[in-house]
Amino acid sequence: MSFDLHDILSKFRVSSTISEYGNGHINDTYCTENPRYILQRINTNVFKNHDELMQNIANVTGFLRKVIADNYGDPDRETLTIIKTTDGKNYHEADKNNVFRMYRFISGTKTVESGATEKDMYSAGKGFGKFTRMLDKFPIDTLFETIKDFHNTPKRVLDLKEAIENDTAGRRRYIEKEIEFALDNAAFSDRVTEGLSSGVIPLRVTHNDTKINNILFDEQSGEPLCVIDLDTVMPGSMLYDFGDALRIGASTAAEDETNLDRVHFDETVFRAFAKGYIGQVRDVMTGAEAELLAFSAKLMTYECGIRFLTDYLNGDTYFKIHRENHNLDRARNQFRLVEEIAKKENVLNIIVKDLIK
Ligand code: ADP
Ligand code: GN1
Ligand code: MG
Repeated sequence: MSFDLHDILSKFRVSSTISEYGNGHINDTYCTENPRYILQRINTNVFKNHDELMQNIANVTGFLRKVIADNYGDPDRETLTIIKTTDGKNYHEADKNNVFRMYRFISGTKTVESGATEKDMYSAGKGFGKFTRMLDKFPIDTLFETIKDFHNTPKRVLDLKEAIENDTAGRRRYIEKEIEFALDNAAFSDRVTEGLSSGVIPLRVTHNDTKINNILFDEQSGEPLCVIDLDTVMPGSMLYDFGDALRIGASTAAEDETNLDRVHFDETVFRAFAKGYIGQVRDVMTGAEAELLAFSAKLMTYECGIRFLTDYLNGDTYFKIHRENHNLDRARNQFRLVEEIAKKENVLNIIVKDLIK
């Protein structure tokens, strides 16, 4: 580390003890003690243009503040507030690899890291659905694409094929079975991107990383309070947000569980999330979107699985890993979940139809 955290804090006019916080795969998060703030070191390897990224966040949270205030909510707690630097900027760039931003700490909240219950997932559905609905009128063309082709699944398949071809880390020989699974299933990878290009599926402001731990819930009531981790807010499809949330949320095991007998897709939890989500977006959702809700869980799980497999082949250059073969374990886990979702797809479709009635 070539930075001093206390020096960084001073750029935001804050002086406090500080420690690491949270457990994301991408950024480094810290929390100050008194007064409390969230400080994050943006992963500049993943986010190539931090200036555009912070413009997106300022733009979206600015819009949300107005919508929240118009609905008699509390903008300071229901969306993120960027703390500016002493020179009035949205971030501090110590050097080109060490870029920091600060947020107001939203107290009295909790996150769900694992073992989400049906009730938690109903609340999460409400939270992410409300986020989609509140941004329905947002001027989409003012947003930058912070990671190009982030949820372009066919492009992710091409990236995997390239990684297989290059075999940079010499690991291809260990994973013939996983490669076969990935390529055999590639046929469904373009359903959402095709719909977006033909205009059948509307382009929306989407969060694109709707893990349940990216919502702060009110500690007392359990109600969803604030959607966080806005780095990947970009133009996209609501199906990305819906599907991605279920990938972890409706799985009976953690994303990196190695005992695959423990990995199942829980349709009751799926129903709870769908109920919360649909309840919020009912008036803005189109028929084409509704038809693909159940499918989107399979698509996003497949996409994440091939991203983990690609990173494994590339020598673990993207996702933080905490043990040997971590990305491979994650990929195997996601592929098992894809099989499980595929088996239940008809049931899931019936659940969605029933909720939409
Ligand atoms: P990552 O991209 O690494 O997942 P997040 O932005 O999701 O980082 O933040 C990591 C964790 O920090 C969250 O899961 C949450 O527990 C906590 N957190 C983030 N922002 C805030 C905030 N404004 N107030 C309170 N807690 C927060
Ligand atoms: C990353 O930052 P975090 O841990 O919330 C990743 C997501 C993946 C997820 C897999 C910018 O999310 O796309 O779905 O890991 N974020 C980015 O757990 O690539
Ligand atoms: Mg996060």
